[in-house]
This record gives sequence, C-alpha cells and structure tokens, in this order.
Amino acid sequence: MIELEIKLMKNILGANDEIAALNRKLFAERGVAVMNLMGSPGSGKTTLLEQTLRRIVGRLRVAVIEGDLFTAKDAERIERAGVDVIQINTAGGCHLDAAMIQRACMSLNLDALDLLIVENVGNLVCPAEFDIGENFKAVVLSITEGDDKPLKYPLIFKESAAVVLNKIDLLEFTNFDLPSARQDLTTLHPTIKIFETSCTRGDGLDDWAAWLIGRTVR
Ligand SMILES: Nc1nc2c(ncn2[C@@H]2O[C@H](COP(=O)(O)OP(=O)(O)OP(=O)(O)O)[C@@H](O)[C@H]2O)c(=O)[nH]1
Ligand SMILES: [Mg+2]
Repeated sequence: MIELEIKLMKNILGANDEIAALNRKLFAERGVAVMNLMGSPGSGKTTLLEQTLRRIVGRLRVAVIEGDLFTAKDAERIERAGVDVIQINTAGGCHLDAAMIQRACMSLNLDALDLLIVENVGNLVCPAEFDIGENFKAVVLSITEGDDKPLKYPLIFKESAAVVLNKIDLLEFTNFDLPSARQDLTTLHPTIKIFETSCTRGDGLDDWAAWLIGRTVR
C-alpha cells in the first residue's frame, strides 16, 4: 500500500516535471523571468507583492498569476496595482502545478513581459514539491509563524533563492529569535538571500525590490 502511494506520487511529479520543462523553455524563448512566490497563508505574500509592484512597475514589465483555493480576492488587490493578473482557483488543491501555469500563460502576452510573478497557494509544504517552470523561488515567512519553521519545513527554504522574513514590525511582540532563524536558514541553504521586511512600516522593501530587479535583468 505504501509502495503504491510512493509510485503514484512519482508518476504525478514526473508528469508535472515534463510540463514544467516545457514552461521553462517557453519562458526562456520569450525572455521572461518567472518567480514562484510561496509561503504560509497570511504570511504577507500579496501585501509584499503590492509593495513590490509600487517599486518595480515602470522599470520592469510585470504580470502576476494568483493561485488560491477559492475566490479572486488577491487578484482584485493586484489588479488595483495596475498590472495584468490571472487568477487560478485550485478548488481545494494545496499548490499550483505546471499544467495550471501552462494554461494561464495562454492568456498572457509573454513577449511584452520582463517578469512574471506567481503567488502560489498559501502552504509551506506542497508548493515546494511542484516545479512550475519558474526561474527561481522565494518564500515569505512572517515573524508571527515562529522561528522554528525553517527546520520544520526545510524543503521550501532549501529550494528558495530568497527568504523574506516579513512583519518584522511585530518582532518585539513575539518570541521569534531572529539570530537563531537566520542561523538555521543559512545552515539549511548557505547561499539563501535573507530579507527582513515590514510591509506596514516599509523596512527592507527597497532592498528586496532591487534584488528582484537584479534577478530579472540579465
Ligand atoms: N503588521 C504587519 N502586517 C502585515 C505585514 N504584511 C502583511 N501584513 C498583514 O497580514 C495579513 C495577511 O496578508 P496577505 O498579504 O493577505 O497574506 P498572504 O500570504 O497573501 O495570504 P494568503 O494569500 O491567504 O496565503 C494582512 O492583514 C496584512 O495586512 C507586515 O509586514 N506587518
Ligand atoms: Mg495572498
């Protein structure tokens, strides 16, 4: 029984990887960089995107794909930031997969883009397991989630080029041990780029946006 489940998972991931490779080839041909933005529900992914778009629109041609189980609430927020946005509803599914991104891209003019940002479904586990053909992943971890999360959910931090420690304005109200979290992150992934941000106060957002522009413009 256990063996069957493992084989099934391998088949699902194998099929996903094939479509992800096609997506990656398409993005390379069209010259568009793709970031897969992941993190727990409520960690601040959409708020970070709203703040990021304020800093990069006008310098980069950007579109956003929003992944959510239900509703278009996040897509409506991003639309107000003045960029093209496509909503994918997974109807309960805990992650986006490569085929969903492939379909969404049919409604986008990739030639007119420098950067495509994908906000994945809020979850620290499944999104890290499914390649969508992105160039790089980033993960948002909010201070209110606890400093133990990198070691408890290592894959997502190992896979991500950057981690955004968000809600740093709330640090004094929690027992989040910042040096310890930074140490764990660096142990798991020595080259991971760590940002400390507050989307309410503005800390760290310019540095994060500059890094993103640097990853996009080659
Ligand atoms: N204090 C504080 N609150 C923040 C910060 N960033 C986001 N929030 C708040 O956190 C809540 C969740 O933010 P969202 O951006 O919706 O989180 P999300 O990760 O997109 O959530 P899902 O899409 O549901 O997974 C909202 O009430 C935000 O206003 C921050 O830096 N500091
Ligand atoms: Mg969101």
